[in-house]
Amino acid sequence: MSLLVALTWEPKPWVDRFKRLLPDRDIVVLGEDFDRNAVRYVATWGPKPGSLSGLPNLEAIFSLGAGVDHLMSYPDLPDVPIVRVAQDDLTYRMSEYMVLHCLMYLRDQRRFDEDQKAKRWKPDRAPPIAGDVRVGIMGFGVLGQDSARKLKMMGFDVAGWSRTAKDVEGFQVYAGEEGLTPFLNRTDILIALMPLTPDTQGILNRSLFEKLARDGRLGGPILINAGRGKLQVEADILACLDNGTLKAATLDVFETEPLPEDSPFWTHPQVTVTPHNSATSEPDATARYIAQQIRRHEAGQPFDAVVDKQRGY
Ligand code: NDP
Ligand code: OXD
Repeated sequence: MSLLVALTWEPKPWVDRFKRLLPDRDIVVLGEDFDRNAVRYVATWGPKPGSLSGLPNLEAIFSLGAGVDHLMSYPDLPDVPIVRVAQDDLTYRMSEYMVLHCLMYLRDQRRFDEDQKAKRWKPDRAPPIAGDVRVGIMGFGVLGQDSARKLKMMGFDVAGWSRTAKDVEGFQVYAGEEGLTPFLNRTDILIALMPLTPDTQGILNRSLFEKLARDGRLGGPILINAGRGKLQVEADILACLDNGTLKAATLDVFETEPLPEDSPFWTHPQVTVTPHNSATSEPDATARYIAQQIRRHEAGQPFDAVVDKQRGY
């Protein structure tokens, strides 16, 4: 019985961890010789076409990340459960990122960085406090809700938006098409934490940005996208930064990754770029999570965090 590691990056750190955590299994690697009949599980990120096919005894596919858009486009996806990462290590990293960036805008930190470079002493005499700032989180799932709780702890006025209506204690949650405009109208900092699906592709566009609140304390609406790059229309973000529809943006994900050297985002004074690492799948925690899921399954319990292939997330 074996676990196949099928990655687009160096597999060794993952193989070593799986061998340690699952000493009773064979850990095999895509690209090397292995018995396809023996493979019960695949741990993968961005599998190449053909790599998941011809595995007759496959029982589950583990995505090494929370998002599964890299799998949804796989041709002839095997008919087995897809299990994604939904665990505290990754979730808490994302919340750290959101708290960091919301506070950075609240406290106007980028201006103070510039002032320091210029040796300019220019305190702000009436800065807003977190309670003056309305954060709206698009995608109110595992990551969105944890970020919401931590931002609320800092005092921000937080609401969520999701595909389906839900009750989440302590938060107003808007839902669906009809909830979108009122949600945007009350939002100063827009956080995108949605999966990439046919419904969400290009959703972060000019007409959406134009609905954000214009009466907030930060001097204009701010976008933070750590969901997926293809949620955003990058030409619209640039145009909206230039005409004042957006005041600033923090982007962790991009239409093309790595971000091309000639992208204007690298040097745009109102943009903060991070290299798709707002919440990394740390190998120790992620391998432990997958090993635990395999043991649960073999003890007759259901997998956690199974993807709904119909919805695409
Ligand atoms: P979840 O599945 O737990 O949550 C997704 C949320 O998005 C849900 O609230 C869902 O609504 C909502 N959603 C999905 N489709 C729509 C839609 N069409 N309209 C409105 N809302 C929608 O996912 P996670 O929170 O775990 O992760 C979210 C995404 O974050 C991942 O898919 C991945 O792309 C990204 N990510 C990025 C990382 C990075 O490093 N940049 C790291 C990890 C994840 P509902 O609740 O109604 O189903
Ligand atoms: C993920 C990611 O989906 O790292 O986990 O983007």
